[in-house]
Amino acid sequence: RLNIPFNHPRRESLLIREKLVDGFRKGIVAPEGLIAHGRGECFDYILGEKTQEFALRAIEAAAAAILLANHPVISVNGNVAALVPEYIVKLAEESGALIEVNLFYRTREREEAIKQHLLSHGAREVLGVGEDASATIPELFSERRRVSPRGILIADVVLVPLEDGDRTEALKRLGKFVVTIDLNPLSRTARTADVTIIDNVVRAMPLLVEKVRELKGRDREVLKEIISRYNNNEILQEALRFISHRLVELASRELRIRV
Ligand code: PTJ
Repeated sequence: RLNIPFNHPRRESLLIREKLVDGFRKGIVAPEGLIAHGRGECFDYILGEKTQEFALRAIEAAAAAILLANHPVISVNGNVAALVPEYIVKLAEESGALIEVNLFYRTREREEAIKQHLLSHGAREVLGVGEDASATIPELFSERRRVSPRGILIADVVLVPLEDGDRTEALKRLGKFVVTIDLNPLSRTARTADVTIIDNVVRAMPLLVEKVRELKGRDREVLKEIISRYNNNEILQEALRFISHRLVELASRELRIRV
């Protein structure tokens, strides 16, 4: 177990890594999930490791879409289960969304471990595990096509944090409204989804729960208005502009660290 000093400049980031490694040791995170996290970290570094304005706007639209949905579902993979189990449960409670395990690297053991992990964090029900994943999404050929007939199959809005591009496209073709959380504004998922929250899942999920709480009592017309004003292409463009401006600005500074 790593003992990270309190004043370590990269403490937060190292603690998040430890959560994932812990999840890997418990059989929740796939080995590939550790690599995927590294890619995310790189984008987070460039984004300044803060929730930016474009992410806040996407979070508002995501909250409105989830609240307007008739059958919202939160799709959970190994990384998300390891990083933010308590917020998955809170979001489900606040919004009435169902929780479904849906893995890219599907194994029965990992599905079960994730389900138990979520139940131990207070989830009432976890779909998509074992026999429950008895329906299939037509466009997909891998094991990911197996979904719960009570969950993703009949969902109108699906939250798919850290998703792979094929599945996002398949969900779109099925007519679902797709919300994602992805640090990479250039990923296929980020560019295919209806709402892309370009932020770290560890910062975005608590904010999404808070936003759902805030918007919950609002008139449906107000929520519809939020969605109709929202433009995901603009959000992706803003994220890329932010990254390029930030790099140009950093490139004009003294970068050497004197010790
Ligand atoms: O548990 P499984 O079997 O379902 O597998 C999960 C992973 C994440 C391994 C699987 O879905 C996968 O391979 O995903 P990709 O295609 O690597 O996509 C992951 C995306 O999430 C990339 O665009 C990363 O930049 C991004 N990402 C990684 N960590 C975070 C993140 N986005 C937000 N928050 C993070 N902490």
